[in-house]
Amino acid sequence: MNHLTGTVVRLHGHHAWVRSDSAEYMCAVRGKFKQGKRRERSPVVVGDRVTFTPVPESAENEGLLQSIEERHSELYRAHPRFPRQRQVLAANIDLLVIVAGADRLAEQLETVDRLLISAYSQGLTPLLVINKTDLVPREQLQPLLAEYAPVIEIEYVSAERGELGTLKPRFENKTAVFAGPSGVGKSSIMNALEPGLGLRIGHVDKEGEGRHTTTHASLVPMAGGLVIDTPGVRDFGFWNLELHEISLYYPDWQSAREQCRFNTCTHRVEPGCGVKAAVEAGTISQGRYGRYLTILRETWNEQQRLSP
Ligand SMILES: Nc1nc2c(ncn2[C@@H]2O[C@H](COP(=O)(O)OP(=O)(O)OP(=O)(O)O)[C@@H](O)[C@H]2O)c(=O)[nH]1
Ligand SMILES: [Mg+2]
Ligand SMILES: [Zn+2]
Repeated sequence: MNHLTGTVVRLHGHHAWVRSDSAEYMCAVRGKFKQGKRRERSPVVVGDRVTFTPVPESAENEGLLQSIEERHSELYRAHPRFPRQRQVLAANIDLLVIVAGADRLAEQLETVDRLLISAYSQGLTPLLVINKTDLVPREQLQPLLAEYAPVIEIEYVSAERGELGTLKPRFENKTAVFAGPSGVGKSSIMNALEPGLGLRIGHVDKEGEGRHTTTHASLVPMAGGLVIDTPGVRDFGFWNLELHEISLYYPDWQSAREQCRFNTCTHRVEPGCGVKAAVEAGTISQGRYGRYLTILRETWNEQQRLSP
């Protein structure tokens, strides 16, 4: 049989759209690759490298999925409706671009923290992009973001004004994924970086909430690389992460953590906690620690709900 290889650029129903050289094939996803089985609800995801057989004499370019190559990286979370299951959002990515909006930054920092924990626990390189800097001047954002300087690189942009900082060269020869709350301008930034991309842009309501305009992940060529646009995330739950492991993915806390009496310390009520001491001494910020406690509590609640 005549096999071809390509990259999954989009999924819909029982089909995966696969880009091979310049042509796109609509490949049927059958049998063992179908959704809804076992632990994994998304056996084939955007970014996967696959082999497929073209259907001879099909009017459109049609194919049948044959195999999925081993992934070198994944972005995943607990499935929002089936939290015991892992939901892979994108495969084979080099860079996780976490986008937040300057106008709603304070309330979005918990999502930023969750995505950062996911990046570090899943071995992905994160980049934080603050969009809509036309609405709030950068100086006003600094106090909120000072605590992130040692953790992650930050780009300040305005898709609206076409002010994209030093974002563009970062994508060359890379595969990146954009993630963040709905309405922060993920698709807008991609359109600004690659004129002609034509991704659909939504509105924000009067509370400033996005409308989940992007409904499915899709991979497109952008700025000399490939990038996966994803729908806005409301909740980004961890999959298979113990409570005491969460803080392992706060790289800025490492030296404080080494002072904890217990190596499974969750830095909440345990005696001899180096992290709490650092918060009291002011070397770990109240804000980041407070959000950590919220994330810890929410993860605990989720685990209680799942335990038999
Ligand atoms: N003021 C301002 N508005 C922006 C900027 N970038 C995007 N917007 C607006 O924000 C709204 C949402 O933009 P989208 O690009 O659809 O946001 P998204 O993050 O892709 O949202 P989802 O697809 O729902 O996850 C639109 O009304 C945009 O015009 C910006 O830099 N400044
Ligand atoms: Mg979008
Ligand atoms: Zn501790």
